[in-house]
Amino acid sequence: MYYFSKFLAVAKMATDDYVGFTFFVGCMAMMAASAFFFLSMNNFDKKWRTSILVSGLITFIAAVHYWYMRDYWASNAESPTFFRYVDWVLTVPLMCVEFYLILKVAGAKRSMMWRLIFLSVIMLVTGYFGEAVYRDQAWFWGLISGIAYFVIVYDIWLGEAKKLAEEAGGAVLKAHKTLCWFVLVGWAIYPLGYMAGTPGWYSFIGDWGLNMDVIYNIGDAVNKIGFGLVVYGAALASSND
Ligand SMILES: *C/C=C(C)/C=C/C=C(C)/C=C/C1=C(C)CCCC1(C)C
Repeated sequence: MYYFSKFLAVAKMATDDYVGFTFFVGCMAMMAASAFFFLSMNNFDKKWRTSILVSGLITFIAAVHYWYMRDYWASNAESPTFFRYVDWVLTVPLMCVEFYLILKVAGAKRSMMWRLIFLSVIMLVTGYFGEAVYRDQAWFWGLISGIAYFVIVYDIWLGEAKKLAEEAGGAVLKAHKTLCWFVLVGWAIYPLGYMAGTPGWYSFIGDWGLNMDVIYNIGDAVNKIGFGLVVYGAALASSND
């Protein structure tokens, strides 16, 4: 009983704590999306099931991290940087896997997947260094991270992935293109958050009421749930083909 009541203990949330609010809503949204992807998985043809499963895993891993991040913010009123990056280092490589899975029909090779995963890990580890470890060199680590990000964008927009998507055509090509836009525009939200969170850089963003965590939380909701829905849409479209 003691543990149970401890588990249910809820930290107070101020009515004007809009950062806490976005953590809370983010957590619920990730949970709902996970239920949606897991429960709809078996409606689809076998070749799409793994992709939908991975969509659900991405939002589920995020839901668990949001559970902790929400609590961390409520108790300490500071950014849960560690949980944030653990979440990303698990979910972003899974998004790379998603690219591979949908392009498999066109003969995508594992090496393409590993290359994207490797680049995403470089992007995130260097970002973590700039945000949490070497604060004074935030520009340097942000730059390295940004370069890795651009190589990912290049790979999927113009590299081998693009060729494979064109060979596959139909629902796969359409989904690939939409995912490419997510990476180019949706993922660009994160460097904005990084800049807003680095003291002395773009603190004016804070004057508009946008704090780093709010920006990251919006990015996560858009990208993780959006990515999953694109894959879901592709599965739907290809079963109607
Ligand atoms: C679900 C989580 C996702 C899609 C996270 C994506 C994160 C990024 C694309 C982060 C990128 C960064 C840069 C390009 C430079 C500054 C440091 C980062 C890590 C914020």
